[in-house]
Amino acid sequence: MTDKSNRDNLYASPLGSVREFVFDQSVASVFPDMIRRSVPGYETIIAMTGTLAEQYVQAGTRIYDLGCSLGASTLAMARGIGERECQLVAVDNSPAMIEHCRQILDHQKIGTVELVCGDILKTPIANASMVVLNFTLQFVAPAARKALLETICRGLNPGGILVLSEKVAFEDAHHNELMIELHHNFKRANGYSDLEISQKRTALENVLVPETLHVHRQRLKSAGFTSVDVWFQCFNFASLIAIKV
Ligand code: GEK
Repeated sequence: MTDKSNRDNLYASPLGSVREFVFDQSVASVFPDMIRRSVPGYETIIAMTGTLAEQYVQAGTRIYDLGCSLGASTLAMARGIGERECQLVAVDNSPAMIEHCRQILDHQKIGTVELVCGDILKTPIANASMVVLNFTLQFVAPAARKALLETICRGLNPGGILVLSEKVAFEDAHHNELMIELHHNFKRANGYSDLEISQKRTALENVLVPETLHVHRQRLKSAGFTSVDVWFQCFNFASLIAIKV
């Protein structure tokens, strides 16, 4: 159960004009409830990020959580790698997210994370065995996405893995509408009203830009990844594994 004060009701009352979505203090303070009730499969993707870390992370390397928010993926990976000596690097450009994330990591006694408040587009990646972009690339301007994936691929060691989780779009207009409707039904079932769903959709309109799985696959391959495919999908949310062989 979520404490009342941590429940996401940011869009529950009618707003005269809905401003663009930003990751500020009000979002950071309700974020776990917001993402769990908004993203189908979120908990599974986070848990499996830990399982993938267990499989792929090599001792003596770096692991990056890009767009870490409150560190859910960082924590899952820290658990997955167990005793292996690695440098975990968690990056987010929202000061509010980083502040809350620091408190959570301290509380969980995960002290070995390098927590960076900065732009993932300017983050150097080196000696990596695992990089995670869990629902972050969708907030990066489409024109900047390829260069970021190239930087990640260059910074991964051979055999390293990128986990890329995104909201996706579909080429077939009918299927696209169906997936959007099913996603909205998921949100309704999780207690969001039609008003909340519609105001949040407006707020995200030009901020979260989804692309098709075809576009993701093609771009990952042209960025240098050799083995690319989807390992999880629920409605219009999917997660891909991209390996640099
Ligand atoms: C999770 N991965 O819990 N540089 C750094 N951070 C950024 C940038 C950027 N250019 N753009 C967006 N962000 C997390 C969830 S949330 C997804 C990730 C969501 C950050 C932004 O501040 C936010 O914290 C995060 O990316 C996206 O698995 O809210 O749907």
